[in-house]
Amino acid sequence: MEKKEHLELYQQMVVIRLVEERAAELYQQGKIGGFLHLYIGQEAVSTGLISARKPQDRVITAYRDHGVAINCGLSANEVIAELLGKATGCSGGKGGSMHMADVNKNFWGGHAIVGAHLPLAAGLALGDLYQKQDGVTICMFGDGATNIGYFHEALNLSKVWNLPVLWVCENNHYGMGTAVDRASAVSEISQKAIGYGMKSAQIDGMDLMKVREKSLEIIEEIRNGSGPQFLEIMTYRFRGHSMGDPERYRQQDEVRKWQLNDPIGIYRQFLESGSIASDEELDKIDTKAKAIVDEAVRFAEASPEPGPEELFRHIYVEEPAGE
Ligand SMILES: Cc1ncc(C[n+]2csc(CCOP(=O)(O)OP(=O)(O)O)c2C)c(N)n1
Ligand SMILES: [Mg+2]
Repeated sequence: MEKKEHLELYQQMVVIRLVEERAAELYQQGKIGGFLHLYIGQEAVSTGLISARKPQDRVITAYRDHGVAINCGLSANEVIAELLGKATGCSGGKGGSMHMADVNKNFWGGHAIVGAHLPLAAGLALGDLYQKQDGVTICMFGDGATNIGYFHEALNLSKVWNLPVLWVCENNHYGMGTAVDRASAVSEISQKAIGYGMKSAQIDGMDLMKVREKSLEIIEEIRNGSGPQFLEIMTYRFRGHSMGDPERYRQQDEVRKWQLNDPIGIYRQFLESGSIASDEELDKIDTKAKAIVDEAVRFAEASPEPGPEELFRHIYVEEPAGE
């Protein structure tokens, strides 16, 4: 990997962290409606994973989607504007936190119903297979989603039809307030793939390079016709499930222990110890990332809200004019 690319990935993680911190503040100021699920602690998962995709590879995820959007190439401006419900947001201000999307960047959302996007991922992959395209669909979901019926239906059909899809479970150890082993009959989630005859692996999600290396390998195998595969990425959310979570289901000692394994710190250490980048270079990126996010907040606050006519758009597919 070129140095430039390493620095770009570092910057993406820092931008995500700062976007999330600012989002928490904006939420507390009452400027963000609905729910807000932060990605803090999980940045290396999507940054490593999405760095391994090619432009033809589709990405689809659940509601913890701001970081994924940024990794897919959406700007901090569009993401924060969407959080504030502004017309300049990536979904025109009508999607909000849980419905970021930009199909031009092959980012298919942002889905609020747990597990509901897994059949959509199977459909996207079926479309590519049918049209003989070589894209791989990367479908990300939480540990909790693996207890939902949709998960089982989608994995089953993906294997029956040998679809080019990578199922990625971000195991952050908890659903909304329930530890994995209290909700899932099999607490080693990667084992669920065995029931569908699928190759699976479990990897460390706090280390960007580990995520990237395994993702590169598996995505190419799928592109070359292996059929669907399953990747369980072990991670941890440093904040509550959503804003206002009293976090009675875990000890703060456990949170602090995981925070010692901060994915940004681990990657920074990797870059410095391998003499890929110096402390000063990385500090400069931190400063640049802060300026990007400050500007994004300013841009979003100054942007207009969607007009009332927007209420009636994007409900049904609109036919192009003249047809
Ligand atoms: C079908 C459905 N049931 C319940 C909910 C409420 N809910 C939102 S998030 C969540 C927990 C999901 O946990 P997980 O899949 O592990 O994702 P994480 O939040 O940890 O990223 C639940 C139960 C929902 N959105 N959809
Ligand atoms: Mg979870």
